[in-house]
Amino acid sequence: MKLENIQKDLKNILSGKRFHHSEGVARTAFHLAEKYGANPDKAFLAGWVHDCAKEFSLQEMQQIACENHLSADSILLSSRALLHGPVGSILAEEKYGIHDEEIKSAIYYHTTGHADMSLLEKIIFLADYIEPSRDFPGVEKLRQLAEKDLDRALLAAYDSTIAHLLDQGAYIYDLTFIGRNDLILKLKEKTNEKK
Ligand code: DGI
Ligand code: FE
Ligand code: FE
Repeated sequence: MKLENIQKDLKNILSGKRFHHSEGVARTAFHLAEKYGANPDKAFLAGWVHDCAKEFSLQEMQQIACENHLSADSILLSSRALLHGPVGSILAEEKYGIHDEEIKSAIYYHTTGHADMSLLEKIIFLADYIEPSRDFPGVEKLRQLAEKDLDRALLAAYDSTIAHLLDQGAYIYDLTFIGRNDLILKLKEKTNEKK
Protein backbone atom coordinates (compact mmCIF):
# COMPACT_ATOMS: atom_id res chain seq x y z
CA MET A 1 0.00 0.00 0.00
CA LYS A 2 1.19 3.53 -0.77
CA LEU A 3 2.23 5.67 2.20
CA GLU A 4 -0.56 8.11 1.37
CA ASN A 5 -3.17 5.36 1.74
CA ILE A 6 -1.58 4.01 4.90
CA GLN A 7 -1.80 7.53 6.36
CA LYS A 8 -5.48 7.72 5.36
CA ASP A 9 -6.19 4.47 7.13
CA LEU A 10 -4.28 5.57 10.23
CA LYS A 11 -6.31 8.78 10.28
CA ASN A 12 -9.45 6.65 10.46
CA ILE A 13 -8.34 4.22 13.14
CA LEU A 14 -6.30 6.48 15.45
CA SER A 15 -7.30 9.43 17.61
CA GLY A 16 -6.08 12.83 16.43
CA LYS A 17 -3.49 12.85 19.18
CA ARG A 18 -2.14 9.39 18.31
CA PHE A 19 -2.06 10.27 14.61
CA HIS A 20 -0.05 13.39 15.41
CA HIS A 21 2.27 11.32 17.62
CA SER A 22 2.83 8.85 14.75
CA GLU A 23 3.79 11.67 12.41
CA GLY A 24 6.20 12.98 15.07
CA VAL A 25 7.78 9.53 15.43
CA ALA A 26 8.13 9.23 11.64
CA ARG A 27 9.86 12.62 11.32
CA THR A 28 12.10 12.06 14.34
CA ALA A 29 13.02 8.56 13.15
CA PHE A 30 13.85 9.94 9.68
CA HIS A 31 16.21 12.46 11.26
CA LEU A 32 17.88 9.89 13.53
CA ALA A 33 18.28 7.49 10.61
CA GLU A 34 20.06 10.18 8.57
CA LYS A 35 22.25 10.97 11.53
CA TYR A 36 23.22 7.40 12.47
CA GLY A 37 23.33 5.78 9.05
CA ALA A 38 20.09 3.78 8.88
CA ASN A 39 17.67 3.88 5.95
CA PRO A 40 15.62 7.09 6.47
CA ASP A 41 12.69 5.93 4.30
CA LYS A 42 12.32 2.71 6.28
CA ALA A 43 12.53 4.68 9.53
CA PHE A 44 9.86 7.10 8.30
CA LEU A 45 7.45 4.30 7.36
CA ALA A 46 8.07 2.34 10.57
CA GLY A 47 7.47 5.52 12.56
CA TRP A 48 4.12 6.14 10.89
CA VAL A 49 2.92 2.57 11.38
CA HIS A 50 4.41 1.65 14.80
CA ASP A 51 1.25 2.34 16.85
CA CYS A 52 -1.31 1.16 14.25
CA ALA A 53 -2.73 -1.41 16.68
CA LYS A 54 -2.63 0.85 19.72
CA GLU A 55 -6.29 1.75 19.88
CA PHE A 56 -7.76 -1.69 19.40
CA SER A 57 -9.39 -3.37 22.36
CA LEU A 58 -7.48 -6.16 24.07
CA GLN A 59 -9.96 -8.63 22.62
CA GLU A 60 -9.36 -7.39 19.08
CA MET A 61 -5.60 -7.56 19.57
CA GLN A 62 -5.85 -11.10 20.93
CA GLN A 63 -7.97 -12.15 17.98
CA ILE A 64 -5.46 -10.80 15.47
CA ALA A 65 -2.62 -12.43 17.44
CA CYS A 66 -4.47 -15.74 17.50
CA GLU A 67 -5.51 -15.73 13.84
CA ASN A 68 -1.93 -15.04 12.79
CA HIS A 69 -0.39 -17.59 15.18
CA LEU A 70 1.64 -15.02 17.08
CA SER A 71 3.96 -16.83 19.43
CA ALA A 72 3.35 -15.05 22.73
CA ASP A 73 3.32 -15.79 26.45
CA SER A 74 0.35 -15.08 28.69
CA ILE A 75 1.82 -11.81 29.98
CA LEU A 76 2.18 -10.39 26.49
CA LEU A 77 -1.29 -11.62 25.55
CA SER A 78 -2.96 -9.96 28.51
CA SER A 79 -1.62 -6.42 28.15
CA ARG A 80 -2.64 -3.84 25.55
CA ALA A 81 0.51 -1.87 26.38
CA LEU A 82 2.71 -4.86 25.52
CA LEU A 83 0.65 -6.49 22.77
CA HIS A 84 0.13 -3.50 20.46
CA GLY A 85 3.69 -3.73 19.09
CA PRO A 86 3.58 -7.41 18.01
CA VAL A 87 0.02 -7.03 16.68
CA GLY A 88 1.05 -3.81 14.90
CA SER A 89 3.79 -5.72 13.12
CA ILE A 90 1.25 -8.33 11.94
CA LEU A 91 -1.03 -5.56 10.64
CA ALA A 92 1.91 -3.83 8.96
CA GLU A 93 2.28 -6.90 6.78
CA GLU A 94 -1.30 -8.13 6.45
CA LYS A 95 -3.08 -4.80 6.09
CA TYR A 96 -0.45 -2.43 4.71
CA GLY A 97 1.63 -4.89 2.69
CA ILE A 98 4.89 -4.10 4.46
CA HIS A 99 7.02 -7.23 4.08
CA ASP A 100 10.34 -5.70 5.12
CA GLU A 101 11.58 -7.72 8.12
CA GLU A 102 13.58 -4.82 9.55
CA ILE A 103 10.54 -2.54 9.59
CA LYS A 104 8.28 -5.27 10.98
CA SER A 105 10.77 -6.04 13.73
CA ALA A 106 11.15 -2.37 14.67
CA ILE A 107 7.35 -2.19 15.06
CA TYR A 108 7.19 -5.49 16.94
CA TYR A 109 9.76 -4.46 19.56
CA HIS A 110 9.09 -0.72 19.82
CA THR A 111 7.69 -0.91 23.37
CA THR A 112 10.10 -3.33 25.07
CA GLY A 113 13.15 -3.62 22.85
CA HIS A 114 15.21 -6.80 23.27
CA ALA A 115 18.86 -7.92 23.30
CA ASP A 116 21.04 -7.04 20.30
CA MET A 117 18.71 -4.48 18.82
CA SER A 118 19.21 -3.43 15.21
CA LEU A 119 19.93 0.19 14.38
CA LEU A 120 16.40 0.67 13.03
CA GLU A 121 14.85 -0.87 16.16
CA LYS A 122 16.84 1.48 18.36
CA ILE A 123 15.81 4.46 16.27
CA ILE A 124 12.08 3.66 16.43
CA PHE A 125 12.24 2.92 20.16
CA LEU A 126 13.94 6.24 20.82
CA ALA A 127 11.93 8.31 18.34
CA ASP A 128 8.78 7.03 20.05
CA TYR A 129 10.16 8.45 23.26
CA ILE A 130 11.39 11.86 22.18
CA GLU A 131 9.16 12.94 19.26
CA PRO A 132 8.13 16.62 19.51
CA SER A 133 4.72 16.10 21.15
CA ARG A 134 6.17 14.06 24.05
CA ASP A 135 6.17 16.11 27.18
CA PHE A 136 7.53 14.61 30.38
CA PRO A 137 10.18 15.76 32.83
CA GLY A 138 13.59 15.10 31.32
CA VAL A 139 12.49 14.72 27.71
CA GLU A 140 14.55 17.74 26.58
CA LYS A 141 17.70 16.23 28.05
CA LEU A 142 16.94 12.97 26.29
CA ARG A 143 16.50 14.81 22.97
CA GLN A 144 19.91 16.41 23.42
CA LEU A 145 21.51 13.06 24.27
CA ALA A 146 19.90 11.47 21.20
CA GLU A 147 21.83 13.96 19.05
CA LYS A 148 25.12 12.83 20.58
CA ASP A 149 24.96 9.13 21.45
CA LEU A 150 22.19 6.78 20.34
CA ASP A 151 22.99 3.97 22.79
CA ARG A 152 23.29 6.23 25.80
CA ALA A 153 20.02 7.93 24.90
CA LEU A 154 18.40 4.52 24.53
CA LEU A 155 19.66 3.51 27.96
CA ALA A 156 18.33 6.73 29.48
CA ALA A 157 14.94 6.02 27.86
CA TYR A 158 14.95 2.50 29.30
CA ASP A 159 15.85 3.81 32.74
CA SER A 160 13.09 6.37 32.64
CA THR A 161 10.50 3.76 31.55
CA ILE A 162 11.59 1.26 34.18
CA ALA A 163 11.61 3.93 36.92
CA HIS A 164 8.09 4.91 35.85
CA LEU A 165 6.90 1.29 35.88
CA LEU A 166 8.44 0.72 39.34
CA ASP A 167 6.74 3.85 40.59
CA GLN A 168 3.40 2.54 39.31
CA GLY A 169 3.99 -0.88 40.82
CA ALA A 170 3.57 -2.30 37.30
CA TYR A 171 4.76 -5.66 36.00
CA ILE A 172 8.04 -5.26 34.14
CA TYR A 173 8.22 -7.54 31.14
CA ASP A 174 11.34 -9.71 30.67
CA LEU A 175 12.34 -8.16 27.36
CA THR A 176 12.39 -4.72 28.94
CA PHE A 177 15.04 -5.86 31.45
CA ILE A 178 16.86 -7.97 28.87
CA GLY A 179 17.08 -5.05 26.45
CA ARG A 180 18.35 -2.70 29.11
CA ASN A 181 20.91 -5.12 30.58
CA ASP A 182 22.25 -6.01 27.15
CA LEU A 183 22.75 -2.33 26.41
CA ILE A 184 24.64 -1.82 29.70
CA LEU A 185 27.03 -4.67 28.84
CA LYS A 186 27.59 -3.36 25.32
CA LEU A 187 28.28 0.16 26.59
CA LYS A 188 30.77 -1.25 29.11
CA GLU A 189 32.56 -3.17 26.35
CA LYS A 190 32.71 0.00 24.29
CA THR A 191 34.22 1.96 27.19
CA ASN A 192 36.79 -0.79 27.88
CA GLU A 193 37.85 -0.88 24.23
CA LYS A 194 38.67 2.81 24.42
CA LYS A 195 40.94 2.31 27.48
O1 DGI B 1 2.50 3.33 22.42
P1 DGI B 1 3.16 4.53 23.04
O2 DGI B 1 2.33 5.11 24.15
O3 DGI B 1 3.53 5.57 22.04
O4 DGI B 1 4.54 4.06 23.70
P2 DGI B 1 5.11 2.60 24.02
O5 DGI B 1 4.66 1.64 22.99
O6 DGI B 1 6.59 2.73 24.19
O7 DGI B 1 4.57 2.25 25.46
C1 DGI B 1 3.29 1.85 25.75
C2 DGI B 1 3.15 1.61 27.23
O8 DGI B 1 3.82 0.42 27.59
C3 DGI B 1 3.71 2.70 28.14
O9 DGI B 1 2.65 3.14 29.00
C4 DGI B 1 4.77 2.03 28.96
C5 DGI B 1 4.39 0.59 28.87
N1 DGI B 1 5.49 -0.36 29.04
C6 DGI B 1 6.72 -0.34 28.50
N2 DGI B 1 7.47 -1.38 28.91
C7 DGI B 1 6.69 -2.10 29.75
C8 DGI B 1 5.41 -1.45 29.81
N3 DGI B 1 4.40 -1.91 30.59
C9 DGI B 1 4.62 -3.00 31.32
N4 DGI B 1 3.63 -3.45 32.08
N5 DGI B 1 5.81 -3.67 31.32
C10 DGI B 1 6.88 -3.27 30.55
O10 DGI B 1 7.94 -3.89 30.56
FE1 FE C 1 3.52 2.06 21.13
FE1 FE D 1 4.19 5.35 20.05
